[in-house]
Amino acid sequence: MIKLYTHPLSGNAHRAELTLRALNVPHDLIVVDLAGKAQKQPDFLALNPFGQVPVLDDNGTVIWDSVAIMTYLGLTYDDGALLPRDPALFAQVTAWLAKTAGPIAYGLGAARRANIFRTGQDLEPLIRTGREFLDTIENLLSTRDWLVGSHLTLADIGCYAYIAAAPEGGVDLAPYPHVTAWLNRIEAQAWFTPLAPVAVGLRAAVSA
Ligand SMILES: N[C@@H](CCC(=O)N[C@@H](CS)C(=O)NCC(=O)O)C(=O)O
Repeated sequence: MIKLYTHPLSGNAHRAELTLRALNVPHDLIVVDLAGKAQKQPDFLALNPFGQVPVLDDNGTVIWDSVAIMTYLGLTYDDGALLPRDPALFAQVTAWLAKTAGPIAYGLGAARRANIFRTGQDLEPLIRTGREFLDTIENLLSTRDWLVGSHLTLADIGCYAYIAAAPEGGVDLAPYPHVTAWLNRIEAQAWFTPLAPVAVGLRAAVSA
């Protein structure tokens, strides 16, 4: 059985889990005690030298990093629907996956992380980066339903988590109706499962 080392608050791990679910690949989730630093212990560092989730163990084939996991799963278990084999479309999907480790991670993701873990980081530049990214995809999604091609791909799955959780980093999604409709289209998929919500940022304000 495939194992996915994960954590319920991790959007990076969430995109790996969504990929497994979208591909209908049976798997076990193994929650790593990040607060207890289990990810920095020798047994976990043997799986991922950077000591982070997610890590996939496909019967001895160990893959770390969410983008690598998604690509591996796509190439191994997908028929080309979620990870197109046409080189140009494949490249477009990987371009979006690269954004997950770029502006999504250091904008929306970092703002959410700062609120959840009260890191004391200045939120303003993180939120500005997040809004710039949202402005770009709001514009793109005004003329298309999905980030690449005419149907859902790993590009959409990859970008989902930290955009959906933007309010936890203090970024309101109300000015982004096309992004919100795109999130709703992903959430309507039969295999969808949400990232655990956290009552911080704008979600704290709503629930207070
Ligand atoms: N680029 C990596 C980032 C992984 C990452 O930042 N994982 C976080 C959880 S979201 C983690 O394990 N943090 C614990 C640590 O760094 O000690 C990926 O996409 O897999």
